[in-house]
Amino acid sequence: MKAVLSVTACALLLSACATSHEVWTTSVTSVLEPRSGSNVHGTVKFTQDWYFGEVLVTGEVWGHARGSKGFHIHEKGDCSDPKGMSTGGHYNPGNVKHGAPGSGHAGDLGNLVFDDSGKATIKMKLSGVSIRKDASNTLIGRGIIVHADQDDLKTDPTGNAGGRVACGVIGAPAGLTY
Ligand SMILES: [Cu+2]
Ligand SMILES: [Zn+2]
Repeated sequence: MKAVLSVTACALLLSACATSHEVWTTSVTSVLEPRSGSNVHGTVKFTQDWYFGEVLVTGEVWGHARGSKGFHIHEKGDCSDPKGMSTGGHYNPGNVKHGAPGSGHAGDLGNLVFDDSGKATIKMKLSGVSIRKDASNTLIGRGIIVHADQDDLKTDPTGNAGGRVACGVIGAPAGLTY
């Protein structure tokens, strides 16, 4: 299956494919907008490595208070609610309990750490999820939430992370039709 996906990604990228597996990637970037009266905003980029199957998450978020703040992928890519509630609960295709990244919900990305200037830098790797639209574990069409408080990585189902202060939608990557 991996090999098939790699070949498909390669066909899309044509010229770049001769050099190394590093070009077998597809990315989608989401914009985080403030919710719940906050000023928290940013961008989050998801890059799938079709060779290794991992999804690299990178980005920057600004405008939050210093400290660790919950960061999740929620079930629905719907940020219409002013408090971000329309994104539903944590993305949980495995039907498991909330926890730390890698052991809880697929959407449990733990905490972002904001510095004195209110900025957090995101860099994490996810396994067990995909940005292929039709995958059973797809991230496409999900929501991204930054919370007001720290995720304790154990309280089910929310991590007790408080309100939802920024919201984004993970859209389909341009040109990726599978
Ligand atoms: Cu959340
Ligand atoms: Zn969770």
